[in-house]
Amino acid sequence: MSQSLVDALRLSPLPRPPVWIMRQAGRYLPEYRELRERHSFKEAVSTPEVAAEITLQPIRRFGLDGAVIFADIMTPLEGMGVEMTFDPGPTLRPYTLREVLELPDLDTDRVGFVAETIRRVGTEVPSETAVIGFAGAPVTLLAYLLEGGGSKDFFAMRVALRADTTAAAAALEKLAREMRVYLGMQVEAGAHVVQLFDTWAGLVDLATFESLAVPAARASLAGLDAPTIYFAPGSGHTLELQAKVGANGYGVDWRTPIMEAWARLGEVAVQGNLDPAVLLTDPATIASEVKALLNQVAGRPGHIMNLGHGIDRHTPPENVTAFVEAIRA
Ligand code: 1CP
Repeated sequence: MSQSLVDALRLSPLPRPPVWIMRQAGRYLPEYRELRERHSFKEAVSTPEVAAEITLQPIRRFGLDGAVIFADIMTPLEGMGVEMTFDPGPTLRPYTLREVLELPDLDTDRVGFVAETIRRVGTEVPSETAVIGFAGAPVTLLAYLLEGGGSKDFFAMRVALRADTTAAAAALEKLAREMRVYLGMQVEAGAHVVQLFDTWAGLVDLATFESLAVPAARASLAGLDAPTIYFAPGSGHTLELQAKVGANGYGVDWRTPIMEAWARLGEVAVQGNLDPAVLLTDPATIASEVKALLNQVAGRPGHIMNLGHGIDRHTPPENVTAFVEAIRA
């Protein structure tokens, strides 16, 4: 049995687009908040039974076409000896470029819980639901490593890419190599699709995006035995260059009209691009926005319904039901 998400990434014509939602397993769900009362974020991620349960919560509630594994983009760095806490975002001591270069290779045994979560989810989801693995892209991981946590503008990363380009390129290559290993582990464990999150790559200028972000993202995904998605929100200026990452599909945020983005990306699958704010409105508005998006796409093969970025934690779950029903109607 094939999964419609896989079929869409292969550009097969489908009766309706597959649908999943970035950050679908998380804080807007009361059953997630209830489980998190008993387990810290890290404990939940590293306990396959709990991580699999959280992954399955939105599948049970909404019957989505993809089940994204509950973990974090920072999780594999813990398998490279990087210590961090989550409150709620990742917090760590700021690393220098040199320290990033000297990090040990990923020890996949130390993140074997992610593979185990994938195996468990694989036995429990309906056969037509795709299991989605993921990793952070090198530029985005480097941003958190150099900054020591979240930031609005990640100046430490932007300074490093300009001031110390050779060392930065080497650090990105290293992160790419380790993320390729980490994604390979996930595919081997049964992930049907993998997504690379490059949340902060849109902060860099076009030339840096082309010379550093693209090769690092490309190397992270090269030769994987599963269809791939690359997602760099806030990166409308880079769409033509993103195509060089070589993914099967691309996530598009809500700032660029979907068909304009598609024309600039080329013959690939496109995922998105409903504004997450739409899910904070009401079922009638949601239905009309979904209809407008589907009308623009007009059944072009390779469309995957999703939001333009993660679902907001204040989203009423009933609005997600309305979103999914509008697509299936
Ligand atoms: O319960 C909590 O308090 C934890 C909140 C939370 C959750 C639910 C964090 C901390 N991470 C996650 C899970 C997560 N993160 C998933 C799996 C679940 C799903 O998608 O359903 C995924 C794919 C991510 C990916 C992720 N983590 C990204 C890329 C996606 C994006 O939104 O652009 C990023 C940038 C992170 C870092 C991170 N982890 C957590 C937070 C709050 C953040 C953002 C921190 C910041 O920059 O300030």
